[in-house]
Amino acid sequence: MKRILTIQDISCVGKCSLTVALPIISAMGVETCILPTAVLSTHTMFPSPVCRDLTDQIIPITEHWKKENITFDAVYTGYLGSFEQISIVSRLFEEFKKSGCLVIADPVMADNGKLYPAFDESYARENTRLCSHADIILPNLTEAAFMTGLPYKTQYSRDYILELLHALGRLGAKYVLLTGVSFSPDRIGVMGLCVSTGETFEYFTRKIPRNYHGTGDIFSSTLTGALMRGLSLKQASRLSCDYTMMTIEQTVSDPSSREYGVSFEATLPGLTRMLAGYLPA
Ligand code: PXL
Repeated sequence: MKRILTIQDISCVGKCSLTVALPIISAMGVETCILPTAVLSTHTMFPSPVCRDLTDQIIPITEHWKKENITFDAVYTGYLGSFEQISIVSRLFEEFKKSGCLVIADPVMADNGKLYPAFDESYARENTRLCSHADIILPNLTEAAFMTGLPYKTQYSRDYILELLHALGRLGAKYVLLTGVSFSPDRIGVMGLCVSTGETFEYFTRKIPRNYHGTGDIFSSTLTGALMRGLSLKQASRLSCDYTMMTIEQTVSDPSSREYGVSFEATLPGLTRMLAGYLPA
């Protein structure tokens, strides 16, 4: 069984970051080790969450793992809380890569044209630097605009997306997967770039005109699990789009769903069934 490490916060209530990554990646049959960077009472879309920063634990925890010869097949990062965390995690990326670990970075910091409440433009620059050390980066359109300095647009052409992809490709990662791409009102999906060959690919699925928090974390967690189960990046992108969409549909149709996150718990059995369809019999 593959073993991954995911580095992000625990939002105790909120259905995002570690409380999404741990169940999803585990359900996909991948051992999921965690490095919590902070404990928050809720995600930052609630007013005034309380937060305990765990930056000072990151190095002691990873040093202990080194002593125990614990290595990972992949490391996946999401929401990080501070400049200092970003610089520690950048150094960790370099160390992990030496042991052949795949580095997947989701530069969680913004959506719908705006940075999340805890962040400013200098944080966005640091997060961009972190992504230059990754193998695969997973920005949404807003994050991509902050990372490249290109304008954020809600109406755009294919050329704009290609421009974003190539600008992101110049930052240093091997693969770029841009999420939340939509060229028509009823379709949404991803466009990807393999930086070394210049090859692009895309996958679109149904678009539900509802915005939920944590769907980026659902997508990135599923992608990490899928890659670890041996799917190609294109297959993993497809599965992750389909699962995210299925979960949004489930949430819309569930009268008891919470407004602060999606009902992924109800769709986990569907995810394992979809994954099985990609695996050799
Ligand atoms: O879903 C991303 C995320 C993760 N963690 C925290 C957040 C957010 C988005 O706002 O606030 C604490």
